[in-house]
Amino acid sequence: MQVQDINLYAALRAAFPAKLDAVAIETDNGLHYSWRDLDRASAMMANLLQSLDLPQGARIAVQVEKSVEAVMLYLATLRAGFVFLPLNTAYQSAEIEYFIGNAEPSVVVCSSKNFGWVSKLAFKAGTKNVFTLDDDRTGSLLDRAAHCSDQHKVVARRADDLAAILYTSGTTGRSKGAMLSHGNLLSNAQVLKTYWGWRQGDVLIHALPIFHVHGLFVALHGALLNGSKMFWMAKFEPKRVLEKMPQATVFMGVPTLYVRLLTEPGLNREAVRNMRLFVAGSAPLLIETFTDWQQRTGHTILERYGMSETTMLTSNPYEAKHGERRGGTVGFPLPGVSLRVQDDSGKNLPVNEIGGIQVKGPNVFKGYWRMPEKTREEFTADGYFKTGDVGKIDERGYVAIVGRSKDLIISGGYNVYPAEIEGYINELPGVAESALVGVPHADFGEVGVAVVVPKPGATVQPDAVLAALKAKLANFKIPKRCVVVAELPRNTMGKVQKNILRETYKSL
Ligand code: MCA
Ligand code: AMP
Repeated sequence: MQVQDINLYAALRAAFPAKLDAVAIETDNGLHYSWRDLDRASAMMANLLQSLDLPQGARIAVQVEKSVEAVMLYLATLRAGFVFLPLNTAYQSAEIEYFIGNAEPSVVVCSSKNFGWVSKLAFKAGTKNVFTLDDDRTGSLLDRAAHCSDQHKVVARRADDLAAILYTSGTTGRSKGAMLSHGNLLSNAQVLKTYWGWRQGDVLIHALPIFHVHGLFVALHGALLNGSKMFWMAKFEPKRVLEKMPQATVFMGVPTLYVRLLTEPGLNREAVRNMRLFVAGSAPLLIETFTDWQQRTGHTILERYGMSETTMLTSNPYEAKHGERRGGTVGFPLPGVSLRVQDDSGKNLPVNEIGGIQVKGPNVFKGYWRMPEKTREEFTADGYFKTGDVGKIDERGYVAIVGRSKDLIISGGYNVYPAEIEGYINELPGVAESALVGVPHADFGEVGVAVVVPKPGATVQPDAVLAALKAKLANFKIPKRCVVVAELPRNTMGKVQKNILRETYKSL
């Protein structure tokens, strides 16, 4: 896979349709943005960024509600040669303080409702420029960019130059910034364009957040690199998605989106008659969801596997001639991706043997931002990245993920790191220790249950624990249940046996 030395924006721009006045994005409140709008607005914002006299490789941290203007800011960051750092809108001050301290962005863009506390944190950390951007086309970023020229020459970038940093927490609980280059992102987008059969006339329904890989790269780059129109949904609403399906061809979602669409009576063969492709990923797609979808719509969901550190790694085949799409598997390694399964001693395992999944390819990231040690630990001597996922390759070459060696809960597609939550619980008064375990949940796939041990003589109120966490952390991270116990089950090495806790509380 030859990776070109080109700015990712230049490659995306080259794929825009000749008719620049055609509609590129239609929002769910009826706004139409043309391809020319995307190019002009991103040029103006790029000129604004370049007028700020920022250092080479400056980070642009963005925590704003989903909007087309946020996409324009992403494209502006790329074309101006800076590094885009998207942050989950649910993050609160404790999280944002960490990200700003770790990434030291030159620019922070936040929603106006958060400007008070975000700007204080940013200025304290040395950021000199804080702008606001809201999802109603207002904010100081737009006011300032309005005075900039709409002519902009895309800054040259080599394949290895940084394009984005995406934070993904490790089992240690502290988030790590995955450094993704122009080449990582473009090579993956090009592979997926071919592999998933993107074609003239495709229309994407985009209902995912754009602060993670699935929505920001896999879905958005898919449409842009094909010059395809998008139906743009600020939030996932099953009924709205169904309304748009007859005029669309591609939909991508985490399993929870499919579970919720299946609860809609309006989901039937009629509704999906125009659709060509349903993609699922970010979390395990249950077999019942896979088969229910097939029976209800006649479509076979295409499941794929990726990571923030690697974007997409494997995919079930799109073309029948390459094989069937098999539920419970994540398909084959994508062209250019080498994938192997090893045991703990570093030995390659034969087919159907379960071990650690390791990958190599032009899509695999450079490393973690300012964490050379951690980065070294996660790569093997021969350059394979250790995903932390546990799986196998079957006799037909299909990869299946059977678990994770990293302590991680994926809830509605969002990653929740027990180590991070346990850290906050353990700081609460009266708490001796705690363990957060994932239990099955019909809607979110799995959710967290906090098991808390009070200090001798102290009493701990479960509701107080949850309320304390809610005040500090993103809402999706809050355990759905909290139980207080006298002690945690431990093995002979003193390690908490989370599997026992999962078994004990799975009915919760
Ligand atoms: C919302 N809530 C959740 C979640 N989302 N609780 C647990 N897990 C969640 N994921 C809670 C909120 O705290 C709130 O509780 C209540 O549910 C309703 O909040 P709301 O925001 O209205 O929820 P929602 O609109 O129903 O959101 C569910 C959702 C959303 C649409 C499934 O979670 C979502 O868009 N997930 C997609 C995440 C994603 O893009 N993942 C890709 C990662 P309360 O009222 O108590 O506050 S990229 C990746 O994983 C790799 C690289 C890959 O392969 O793609
Ligand atoms: P993130 O940390 O946000 O990059 O999420 C990446 C993790 O999501 C992977 O390491 C897997 O554990 C999980 N993941 C992504 N896609 C799938 C999938 N199709 N099935 C199961 N797990 C998945």
